[in-house]
Amino acid sequence: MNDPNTLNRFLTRQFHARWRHLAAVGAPLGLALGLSQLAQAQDLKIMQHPTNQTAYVGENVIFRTRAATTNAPISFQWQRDDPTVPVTFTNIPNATRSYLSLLNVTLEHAGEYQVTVANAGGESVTSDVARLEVVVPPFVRITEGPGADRDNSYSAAWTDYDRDGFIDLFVSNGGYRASRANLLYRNNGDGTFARMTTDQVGPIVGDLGGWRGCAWGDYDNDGYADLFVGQTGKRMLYHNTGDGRFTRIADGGPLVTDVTHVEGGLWGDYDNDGWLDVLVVSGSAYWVVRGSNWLYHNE
Ligand SMILES: [Ca+2]
Ligand SMILES: [Ca+2]
Ligand SMILES: [Ca+2]
Repeated sequence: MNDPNTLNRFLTRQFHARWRHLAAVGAPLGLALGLSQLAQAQDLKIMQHPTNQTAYVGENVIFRTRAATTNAPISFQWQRDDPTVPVTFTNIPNATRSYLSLLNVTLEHAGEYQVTVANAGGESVTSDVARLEVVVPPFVRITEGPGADRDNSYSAAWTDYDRDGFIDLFVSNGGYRASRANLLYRNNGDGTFARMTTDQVGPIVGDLGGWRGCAWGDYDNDGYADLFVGQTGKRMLYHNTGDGRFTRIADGGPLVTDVTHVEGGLWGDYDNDGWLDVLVVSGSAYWVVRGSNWLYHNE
C-alpha cells in the first residue's frame, strides 16, 4: 500500500465502488421521484378530444371535450387558430364550458379549434386540434316569396306563361281544405316574384276549391302554356289568352267534365301528332269517387 501505484489503484476501486453504490441507491429513488412527478402531471387527463367536423353554412356546430382530475374543479378555455399568425391559437371570448357552440356558422368559422383544460392545482393540458370545414350547400332555402307562403299547397308547376324569358310558377292549394284559391307567381326577372291577382290574370287564381294536382301544357299550340288543375270531383282547364290572362275552358270535353278524384296530371304528345295529350291520375282508392287513371287524347 506504500507503493504510490498500489495506493492509486485502491483509491480508484473505492471511488468506483461508492459510485456504483450511489447509483444503485439513487437510481430507484430518482426513478421513483420522477414517476411521482409524472403521476401528478397525469392527474389531469382529457378523456374526450374535440373531433373534426364539416358543416353547411347556416348550421350549428358543437365541439365537445371531457376531462378528469382528482383536483377539481376543471376549467376550460376554447381557442381557435389565428388566421393572421400561423400556428397560433387565441382564446375565444366567453368560451369557457366543456363544449364550444357555434351558431349559424359562416365560411369565416372554418379553421382549427382546441381547448385548454386546467384543474385547481394549476395543471393544464391542451386537447388535440379539431378542424371545422364549412361548405356552401348545393341548395339554399329562399325565405321570401313562393318559398315562404303557406296556404295548404298541394302541387306546383313551372312555365314561362307570359313568354318574357323568365319562368313563372303556379301553386295549387286546398287538398282536404276546400275553398282555397290557387297562386300564380310572375317572375319579376330580378330573382323575385309577384303574386298575381284575379284582376291581373283572371279566374286561374280566383276559383276556390280543394285543389290538388296541376300541370302546364300548350294544348292548342298557340305558343302559350295553358293549365290543367283538379281536385275531388272537379277539374279546370285554363286557356292562356296570350295577354297575360287566363279563361276557363268549359267545353274541354271529358277532360274537364269527368267527375273523379284528381291527384295529378301530366301532359305529353304520346302519338306524335303534334298535339299534347294528358294523363290524369286519380290517387287513393279510399276516395268516394274512385277509379283508374285517365288518359285523354287531344283531338
Ligand atoms: Ca315569365
Ligand atoms: Ca295555349
Ligand atoms: Ca297527341
